[in-house]
Amino acid sequence: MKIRILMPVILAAVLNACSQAGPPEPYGPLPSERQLAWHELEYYMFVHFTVNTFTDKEWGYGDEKESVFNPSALDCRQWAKTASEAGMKGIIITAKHHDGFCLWPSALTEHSVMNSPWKDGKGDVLKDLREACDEYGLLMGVYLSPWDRNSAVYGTPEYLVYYRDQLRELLTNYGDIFEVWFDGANGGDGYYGGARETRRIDNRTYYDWPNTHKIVRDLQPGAVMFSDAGPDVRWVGNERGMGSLTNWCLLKKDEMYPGGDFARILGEGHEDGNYWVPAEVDVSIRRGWFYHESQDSMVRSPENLMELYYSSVGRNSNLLLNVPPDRRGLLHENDVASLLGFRELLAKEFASELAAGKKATSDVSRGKGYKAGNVNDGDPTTYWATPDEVTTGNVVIDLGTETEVNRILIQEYIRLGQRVQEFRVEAFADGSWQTLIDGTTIGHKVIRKFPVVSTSKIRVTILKSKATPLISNIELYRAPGE
Ligand code: FUL
Repeated sequence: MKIRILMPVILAAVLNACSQAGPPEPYGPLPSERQLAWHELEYYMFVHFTVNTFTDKEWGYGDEKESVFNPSALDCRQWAKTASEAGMKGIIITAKHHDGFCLWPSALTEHSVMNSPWKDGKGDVLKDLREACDEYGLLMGVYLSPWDRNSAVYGTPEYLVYYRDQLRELLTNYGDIFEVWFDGANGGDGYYGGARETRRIDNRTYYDWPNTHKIVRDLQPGAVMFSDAGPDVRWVGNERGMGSLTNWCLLKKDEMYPGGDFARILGEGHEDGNYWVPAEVDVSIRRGWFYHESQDSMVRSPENLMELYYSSVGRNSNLLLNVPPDRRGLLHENDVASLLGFRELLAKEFASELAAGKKATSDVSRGKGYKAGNVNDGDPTTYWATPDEVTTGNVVIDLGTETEVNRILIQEYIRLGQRVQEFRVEAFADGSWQTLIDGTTIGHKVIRKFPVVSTSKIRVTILKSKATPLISNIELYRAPGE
């Protein structure tokens, strides 16, 4: 009799528990599969190489003779080997910069490697790079400058046909492209087939971007497209390597356009954005984007690159680090030494992870399948989650014994949206919880430094979140130094 009365109660409790254990609903704009794959890349190489390398300029005017392009020992394998040894996942090359010179033998212009002395005009840098990337297991991307100071028809509708046909060549003949880079710069004046004048275009309308984007989707469905305003990846708003501490992968991209004045917004993104458009930090290992001998002694040090890593990858952004080949067509020894030195530093910085497998508990959980232990199980597909109506909560990682810690890495399960607005990291030390970090957004990944603390427990509290927080990963490190 008693059991019969209790049955409905037990049943209700069981049903309740089951419904609680269901997967959380997606929240807000979501990343596409191609964007999710891009987030995983984190660090890759930018290669600025063209006639400028030989004329010592940053922006070629467009009247450079093809004959100036004459690398004495061009070797894309050296670039790829270096990128791979440096821990990078791909290479994006300036197939055409603002000067209009094409690094591949385009059928659409005379202004290319075809008319240069390099390999008697039979060379193709894009083809060489493709082979080198394949050999070293790297992805390949292309930068095709919309601004073309060489083209006589730049500024007219005819130029768009040319630009799009060039894009088609690049996206058809060189295998899989992981990222297409649409630069926003336009300085107005140029050679323009001999006119030598200033041509102004309306950045908002001239390029008719939606129809160019369709070509990329059609020919390279796996490629993400970068520009100031996406559609897939956005500029971070500066070229100093500084990601924003608050960094939403979201943007109201319809309100923006490439070349517009949106630098500040691009850093933080829009908290209430309606598209997933994460930030990429593009920065050069030297002062210039192109090689200049005068900058050989001004290459960023491994320590400086480490700072860049924290201010990009550590702030929910990808790092696109430019390493310009020299006049030989090789990455300079100083640049290579810095890149490899940085790789070594990185290995030491994150040598031993302290949280894996340690006991993790939470003050609130969604139930089975969403327990605190998911944050340090090494599985990126599992996550700690709270019940739907709960948007705060904490996870405590019990290190067992007093342990020195000075770095934390946290990841959200972004497949279901970016949610966290505020978080805090504390250490249990000297009998109380001490705040190490007050943070805002998390997203794909944040890595934060704090002074060495000796502690037995680390607590991560989600103080504010748009919806139930989903934390997939927490890692702790004791990096060398303070
Ligand atoms: C800018 C260009 O003007 C620079 O030359 C460089 O290519 C940089 C990555 O983007 O807009």
